[in-house]
Amino acid sequence: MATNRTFTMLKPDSLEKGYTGAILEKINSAGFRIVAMKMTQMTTADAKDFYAVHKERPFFGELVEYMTRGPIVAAILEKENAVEDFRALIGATNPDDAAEGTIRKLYAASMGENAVHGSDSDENAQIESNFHFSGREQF
Ligand code: 3AN
Repeated sequence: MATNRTFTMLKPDSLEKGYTGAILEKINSAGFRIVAMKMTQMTTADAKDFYAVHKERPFFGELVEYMTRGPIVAAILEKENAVEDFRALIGATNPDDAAEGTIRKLYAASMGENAVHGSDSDENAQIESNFHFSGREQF
């Protein structure tokens, strides 16, 4: 059964370009409630761990470098059908393929620097939320 929570990160490029407020506004307007949120910077070990599923991929080194080069905003979001609806709101991994009006279409530069993360399953939403937030930080 689908849970009502997902996990997101506004990636370093979003913060560098000053898109934080605009992206959070899109998230709120789409009906997501922010359950927990923090600005933080991932270490190399954090990024390697978070993206371990991609460790054999040719872009892994680039991905780790990108995700650690500056602060991110990590958040837990709540809405009915959260995982699926949030993936629809952010759009395809490659912004060139992302639908009009999606966050990646509006704010992402490329496949490698694609502005936001959204969990791809309920199970990963839970794992990723726990990665960034302790139980005490979640409401
Ligand atoms: P999504 O973020 O849409 O779930 P994933 O999980 O396939 O996409 O990829 C995780 C991250 O890895 C992407 N957000 C992107 O930053 C990076 N990435 C994925 N595919 C590529 C690629 N072909 N070249 C460079 N970076 C990539």
